[in-house]
This record gives sequence, C-alpha cells and structure tokens, in this order.
Amino acid sequence: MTRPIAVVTGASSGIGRATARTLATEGFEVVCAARRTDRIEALAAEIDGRAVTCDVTKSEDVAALAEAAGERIAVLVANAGGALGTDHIADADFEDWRIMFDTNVIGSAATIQACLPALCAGRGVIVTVGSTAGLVSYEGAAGYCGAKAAEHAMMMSLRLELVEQPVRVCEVLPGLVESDEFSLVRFRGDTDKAAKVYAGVRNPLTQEDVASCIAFAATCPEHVNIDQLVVRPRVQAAAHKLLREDA
Ligand code: 8X3
Repeated sequence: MTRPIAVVTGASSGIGRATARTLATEGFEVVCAARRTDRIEALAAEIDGRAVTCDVTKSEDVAALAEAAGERIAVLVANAGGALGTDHIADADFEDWRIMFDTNVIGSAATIQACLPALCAGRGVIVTVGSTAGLVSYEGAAGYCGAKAAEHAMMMSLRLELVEQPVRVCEVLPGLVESDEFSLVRFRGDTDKAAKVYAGVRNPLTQEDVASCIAFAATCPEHVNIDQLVVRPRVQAAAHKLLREDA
C-alpha cells in the first residue's frame, strides 16, 4: 500500500528524529533528511522510511531532497536549525548569526520553495519548528531570537501567498525542550552549561511532546490550518518565568 510522503529536515536528532518516528506511526513514509548520513540511515531503517543526506544551506542538497521526495508530498516538517552561542550583542560573533539565519530562515525557506510544487500536488501541510524565542526576545540570544522571529514572519507571508493553493502553513513554537543536542550545540559541547539550562526544572518538554504537536498540526482535517501552536512546559509561564525547584 502506498503511504503518504512526509519530509522531515534535521531528522538526525532531537525534535526532528522524534517527529520522523511519530509520523511513521501515523502511517507516513518518512523521508529523513539531515547532514549526518549514518544517523538518518539508521532511523530510516528503524521506521521503514528513506534517508536523504541534506544540508539545508546547500541549494544542490535541497534540490536533491525535493527530487527524492517525489511528485506528491503530504507533509513537510522544516525543522533543521538551532541556536549558537549566548553572547550579548556587544560581544556577538556574527559568523554564528550567519549560520543561524542560513539554517533556520533561509534553509527553511529554500526547502519549502523546492518542495512547493509537490506540496501543492499532494494537498500538503508545511510545518516549521520555530520557537517562543521568535515571539519574545531574551538577553544573550539576539541572533537566535532574530532568526526565529524572521522564520515566524516568513510563515505569515507564506500563508497569505498560498491562500489559493491547497496547502496549509503551520508553525509549532516550543518553549523549553530538553532535547538531545539543542543546548549542547548552543554551548558548543559544554555539557555542564547545557545541563544548567534544565537544572531544577521539573518536567521540561521532551522532543516527543513537540513531535506530538507537529503530528497533530500535520494530520488535522484538510480545512483546518493550525496557524501557530505555542507549547511550553507547565512550569514555564513565560520565557523569563521558569519555575526551578532548587532556585
Ligand atoms: C528554544 C527555546 O527558550 O531556549 O527554542 O529559546 S529557548
């Protein structure tokens, strides 16, 4: 039996990998895209999907991903991205900013652009994985907040541009998620600093929690568009209002 196609970028870890697994259980054939081939091949074997090595900042990789996905795409989860550094603007390394904008913003836009004909043919759903950081800024994160705000703005434009097409345009915007690598990458492999992000926080979101939200947005009836799904752990009432039990 032919399964509908779901494409997930950034599928080698964290929210992307959890989303690939969840969509597979929902009956999709998942095209798992990421830079780390060994990881996505293992994932594809586990969920009976397909692996496509893809760096979303490389136009030839993105074109090859769209080609491999085929003529009809039911779901595109543009998830590849992340945060780098915690510098204030006074000390910012703009190379980090370029990488964040290249992956989170232009990488997502390029993936959407390349997959758009197949998404139209498949009456598909686009889901970006943004962040509450794109809605409310916090200190030491201007580059990341800026990139996620730009991704959010881009999706609002896209929804207007595609209103005559049978394509839905959704954003899932998580708050604090304790995922495999997000904080580790942000702190350049410093496990102590990464662990401190979650210290004393009872039950931060898991990558599986976010994957469930993405799957919900991706499987609503065709007339239902989840514009934005903001999801936080219960103990995070706002970006700066995070309950820590040992604080
Ligand atoms: C991740 C959420 O609060 O670390 O996008 O910016 S936060």
